[in-house]
Amino acid sequence: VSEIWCESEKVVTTQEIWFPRHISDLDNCTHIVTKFEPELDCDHPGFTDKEYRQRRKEIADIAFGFRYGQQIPRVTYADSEIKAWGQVYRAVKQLIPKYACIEYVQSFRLLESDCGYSPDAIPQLEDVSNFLKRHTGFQLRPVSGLLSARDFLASLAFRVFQCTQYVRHPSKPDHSPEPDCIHELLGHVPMLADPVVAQFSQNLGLASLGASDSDIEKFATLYWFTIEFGICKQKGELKAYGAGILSSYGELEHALSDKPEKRPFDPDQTAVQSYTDEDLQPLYFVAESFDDMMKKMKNYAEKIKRPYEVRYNPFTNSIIVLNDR
Ligand code: HBI
Ligand code: FE
Repeated sequence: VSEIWCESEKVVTTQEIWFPRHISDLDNCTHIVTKFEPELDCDHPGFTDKEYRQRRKEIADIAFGFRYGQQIPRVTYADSEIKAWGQVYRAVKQLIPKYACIEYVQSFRLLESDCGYSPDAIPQLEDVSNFLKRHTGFQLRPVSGLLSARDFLASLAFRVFQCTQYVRHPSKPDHSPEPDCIHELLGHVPMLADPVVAQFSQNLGLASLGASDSDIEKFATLYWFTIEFGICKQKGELKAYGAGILSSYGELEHALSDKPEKRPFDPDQTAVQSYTDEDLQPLYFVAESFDDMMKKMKNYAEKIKRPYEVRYNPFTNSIIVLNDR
């Protein structure tokens, strides 16, 4: 409970929702949603594969033990894991020139030349994190599975991307019901290496801090239809910028074909659109341009009621709260 001065100079008390104030507070933002874990989801391709579940747990334990400031431990990936990575990598790389937005194309090139991206080895999170720090100030921290939307969005406010480290089940290389490192490294990382996308992601994170549950749900939906499955126009053509599209060769061909429905991106409508986490999305929202999407999101976020404003102090990696509304 906090005290906030309102215009009549009376003290009002509000029930404040806790949120991280310093980047190290993200050690407390690790609430996992268990719905897609292989032990619990009978549709997960690893459900009946004891060895796979053991391996996934071994890697997830790295994330459980991780604390802010530590180096991310390296994983020695098995041949079967590298094979799945290589298969997705080669297939996606072939489709990039035709379907990916220019930001992705440029970052991907840089990741190959400066960060050791190749189909023959799964990049280590520590190396990728250091690469991102140099380019956009983003960094990775390992996470053990699907994180709650509130914790996931809050970390973006600090330019921290919570990143899984385990690999999907080898029987289904083009699809994983839960986020895995192939999705993060091929879908999200190239986009986070772009300064404009990095700023956009941080803004979304800042807007989510202390928001009500219903607003968090709306931000999560907006995240879904932009950062995960966004399409935008570039030079008169439709290009993918969403990580869920860019990390799946099946989704890339599907999303940019005329099979799925496409609607113009409009935050008020997009925020309340229902969606499923199935294989291929039946609906995508198309932005006029990256800039246009960001402007609309900014206007949307400014309408959300919060009794304070937040700013980011990049020198101390902490949130400044202004109680001036
Ligand atoms: N957790 N580990 C992880 N990776 C994601 O990409 C992710 C998440 N939790 C929620 C989420 N993405 C989004 O779909 C929104 O709910 C914010
Ligand atoms: Fe994702």
